[in-house]
Amino acid sequence: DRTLLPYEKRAELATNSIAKELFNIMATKKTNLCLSVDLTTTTSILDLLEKVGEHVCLVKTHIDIIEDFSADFITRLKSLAKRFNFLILEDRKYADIGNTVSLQYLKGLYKVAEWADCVTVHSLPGEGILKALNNSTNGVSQGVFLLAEMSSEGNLITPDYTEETVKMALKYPNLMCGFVCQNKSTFKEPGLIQLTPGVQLESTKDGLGQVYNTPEKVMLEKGADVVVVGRGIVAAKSPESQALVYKDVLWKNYLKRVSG
Ligand code: 5IU
Repeated sequence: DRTLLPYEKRAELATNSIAKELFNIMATKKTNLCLSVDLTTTTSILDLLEKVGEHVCLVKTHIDIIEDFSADFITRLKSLAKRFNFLILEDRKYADIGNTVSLQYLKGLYKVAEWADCVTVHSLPGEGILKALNNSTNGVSQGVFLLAEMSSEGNLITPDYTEETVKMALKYPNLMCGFVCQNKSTFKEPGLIQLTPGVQLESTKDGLGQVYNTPEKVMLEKGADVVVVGRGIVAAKSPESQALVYKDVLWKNYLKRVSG
């Protein structure tokens, strides 16, 4: 059972360098909280990260929702990541043929490959998408979280699709950070990371199909390693104190889990 091993042990088993680094950051900072900064201005994102950077291991971006994107934003984001020791995940959910994804990753306004430590990717188009990303590294370490399951109700992912997704991922151990998924049984490899979104302290749903589980449930029953929280923190009265609440409850349940 991979979920009973402490993160520092799992770091030793990771085959991707970003996964290894993320496991080590979690162990060092004692946090497995990933903040999803779904905000649309650069200042609101940077101000928020100044306040909560110390509480998170990973920051998840949707770079294409930002209204005033600039290269300077990336410089500032990277400097916060260095100062607070967190990694950056661009939640781009690539889903096209390999050649197009390679262009989307390397080119355009955002040049994701130049700053994101890791990205999210759909398995839907087939293995070519992973081959493309594998060949687009320019020697820089990078990682992929493959979508094996989604949190939204009525999503079209079947158990068979999930299983085939895991098989596909296992062919690219150097590239693979882990899976975006909802269940412990989805994969076994202790060197891979389960990234789980759809988490709030109380609300069970939003009005658009998002389904929430509690921190306790995702940690103790559902096998989450890194837990993604967006509006639970971002929309709180005090995001700073709420980030601390999430960090503490997640870590408490992690300790419970690894102490058997
Ligand atoms: N996200 C999900 N569910 C998924 C996947 C990604 O919610 O299955 I894959 C993203 C969407 C959003 C964040 O950026 O995670 C969750 O935000 P809230 O905590 O505000 O619902």
